[in-house]
Amino acid sequence: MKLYHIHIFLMLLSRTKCCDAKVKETKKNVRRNVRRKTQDESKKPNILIILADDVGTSDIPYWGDNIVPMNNIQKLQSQGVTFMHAHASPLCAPSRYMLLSGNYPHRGYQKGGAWNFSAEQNQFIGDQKSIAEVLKDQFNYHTGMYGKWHLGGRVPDGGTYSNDRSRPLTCCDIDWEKPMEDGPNSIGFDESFYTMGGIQSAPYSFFRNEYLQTDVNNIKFWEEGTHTTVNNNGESIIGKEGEGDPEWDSTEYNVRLVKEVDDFLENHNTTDPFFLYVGLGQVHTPHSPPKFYTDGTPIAGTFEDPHLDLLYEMDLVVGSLMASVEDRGLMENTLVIFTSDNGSVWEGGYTIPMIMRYDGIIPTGENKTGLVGINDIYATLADFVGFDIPDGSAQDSISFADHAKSEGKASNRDFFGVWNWAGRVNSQAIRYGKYKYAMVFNDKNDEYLYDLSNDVREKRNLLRQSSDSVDELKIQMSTELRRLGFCPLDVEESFVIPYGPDRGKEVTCQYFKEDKTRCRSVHIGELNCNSICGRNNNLCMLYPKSSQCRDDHSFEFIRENGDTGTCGWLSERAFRKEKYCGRTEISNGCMATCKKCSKNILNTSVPSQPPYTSAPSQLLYTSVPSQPPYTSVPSQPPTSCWNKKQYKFPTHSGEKSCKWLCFKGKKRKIKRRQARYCKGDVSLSCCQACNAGPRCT
Ligand SMILES: *[C@@H]1O[C@H](CO)[C@@H](O)[C@H](O)[C@H]1NC(C)=O
Ligand SMILES: *[C@@H]1O[C@H](CO)[C@@H](O)[C@H](O)[C@H]1NC(C)=O
Ligand SMILES: *[C@@H]1O[C@H](CO)[C@@H](O)[C@H](O)[C@H]1NC(C)=O
Ligand SMILES: *[C@@H]1O[C@H](CO)[C@@H](O)[C@H](O)[C@H]1NC(C)=O
Ligand SMILES: CC(=O)N[C@H]1CO[C@H](CO)[C@@H](O)[C@@H]1O
Ligand SMILES: [Ca+2]
Repeated sequence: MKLYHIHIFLMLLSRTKCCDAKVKETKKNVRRNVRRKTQDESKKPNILIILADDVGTSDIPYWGDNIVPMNNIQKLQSQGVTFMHAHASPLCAPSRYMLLSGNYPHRGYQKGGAWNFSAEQNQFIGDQKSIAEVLKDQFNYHTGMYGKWHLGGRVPDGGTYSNDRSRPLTCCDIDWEKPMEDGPNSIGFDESFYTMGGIQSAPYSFFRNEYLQTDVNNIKFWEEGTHTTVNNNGESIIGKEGEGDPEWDSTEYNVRLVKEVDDFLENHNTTDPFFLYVGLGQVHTPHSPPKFYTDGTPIAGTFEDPHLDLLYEMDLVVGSLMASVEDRGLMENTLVIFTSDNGSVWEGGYTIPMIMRYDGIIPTGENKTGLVGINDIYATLADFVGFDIPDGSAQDSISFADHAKSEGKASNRDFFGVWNWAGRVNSQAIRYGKYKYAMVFNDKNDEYLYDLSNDVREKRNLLRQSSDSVDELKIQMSTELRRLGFCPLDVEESFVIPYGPDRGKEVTCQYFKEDKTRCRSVHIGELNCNSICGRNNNLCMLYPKSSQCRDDHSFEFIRENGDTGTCGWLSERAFRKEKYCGRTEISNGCMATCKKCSKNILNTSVPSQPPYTSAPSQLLYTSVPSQPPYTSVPSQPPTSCWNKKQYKFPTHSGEKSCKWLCFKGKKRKIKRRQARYCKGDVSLSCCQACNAGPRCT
């Protein structure tokens, strides 16, 4: 190990050629002339995907203030197109799954989280094939994966895994002479050199083609903190104590990947195209920039913050990776994507940098403003390469190839959903055009709607001012979010089986109910019939599941004006819900509309089966928070109605009396005001004002 290690470093030092960003100026000029060549059908493009870690848009020129010079990334921007509205999942591992699978995270084996070792399997289930596997199967691509994996896998030889996060190597009598199962090589990579979780967690060891690269007799327990390194090229940092290689050096993580990719290309002497997927360490914590880059450029301490130093190193790494391809004359037929993942459902958190270069096929130096997801890369590559998306794969991938290629071609994506996990989903959001709707799962399930075209900092929640158009938009977006999410309602209409023995047959969810094994082979079952085919249903408890949380469509109630109200009527307008859902019998009858269940569902002891299709019994609501606005609302409307004389209630502009709720003014405005405030205590204390409508007495 030691010899090998030193050898690598010497090679890194000696191979400055690969790392000089200024090379091949003339060649580039030649290439520029072949722009807009027609795509040669027989010649498949090479593909290089560089995925940075936790790099936000503000870290990158075009979006940010560009404190760190990024010549290579800027060059890439000028050589290709920059997607200004690209998104990923807020988390590392799910974003990686999205990229390679073309799916939203919850279609994988586990719906969210960070996936390290286990005695189980990686994220790919059933028929799902990674981009690498499809490229390999259909066009014999030579495929390589380097860097941060994070998609899980089974420890060798059916070993057990105790989940002891700091002692993953010695914990469980695992036979490390044997390969990992279900790592990158199992989803279509010919070659791999990876760490389970980047630089952030144990084991601090690389795996090559699934084999642990640390001698098992030599495993070291690394304490949290700063450590000197063999190469003395900076201080290695361990963020979380844990086992790993005795020569682990977090400062050299990225240049090792550069070296590996260069080796891959050196050995790539077939006429087959290649697919390279490189998961960089930058700029995830711990931040431990090396003193010098391989070409001698000083890095550590160049900027006032090691985070910025790492961004600088990242740019050099991008330059080196590009040069590795260019130096071999391969760039002309190579599609390059540079992108990242990031951290929350707020704008800074799931908007990612995304740059694509494909000489002669897509334009240079253009910005693209369409909505694209990291999961759309799959279908986009399918278009560029001409591969068929296999049945059951890439279910949430929408090609943006045309959007990338042609001016005036919009992206085809209308909605993009985001779910953030911290043990469970704690927030979710959806993009639609210039709008974003977000919901945070807390005792109030706070909701937000922003117009990002003029409020990218998300300061003005449009839901604060109820209006018909805003309400409608919210309903549309939240409904779509739920459809895309991890617990979609079962579709009620019939649909066509897209493949398999019953291909073409028109069925309803009953088809899956009759034989649940069909769920595994025909993935439309998961898409359309979650209550039957959904996995990890305990997680659905966080969110209403159709069988538990349903509007009772036979339920009717008497409205103020004496008309009959139904759940459908209620669901059409937010203010109607606000007005009526406070009445217990109504919130029970219209559970889904009144969202009673999204709170109740947090209690995992709630049975997951019917008979809750019709208005459920009181028992179910034990965990509904006993907090406002529903505590004091009586289950029947009060018989006599008056306004409390001195009653004042808080509004955003101070205290108001009952009269304010029905005082002069535009009818519509008064109605809105009432919809907003006539709840709980206010509706009781200002009963008359709340019930009289805009006319005041
Ligand atoms: C792309 O957008 C950035 C940031 O708004 C801007 O600085 C740059 O000039 C744009 N490029 C083009 C070609 O429009
Ligand atoms: C995987 O590692 C991350 C980072 O250390 C940790 O937060 C997570 O809990 C781990 N997951 C498992 C399943 O061990
Ligand atoms: C490619 O060429 C290198 C050097 O010429 C050689 O060592 C290697 O075995 C070749 N690889 C393949 C796959 O042919
Ligand atoms: C969940 O509900 C059950 C049954 O109503 C109750 O016994 C239990 O205490 C509740 N748990 C929580 C965490 O609220
Ligand atoms: C969790 C995470 O990675 N967050 C980062 C996302 O990107 C912005 C910069 O655009 C950083 O400030 C965040 O720390
Ligand atoms: Ca990340």
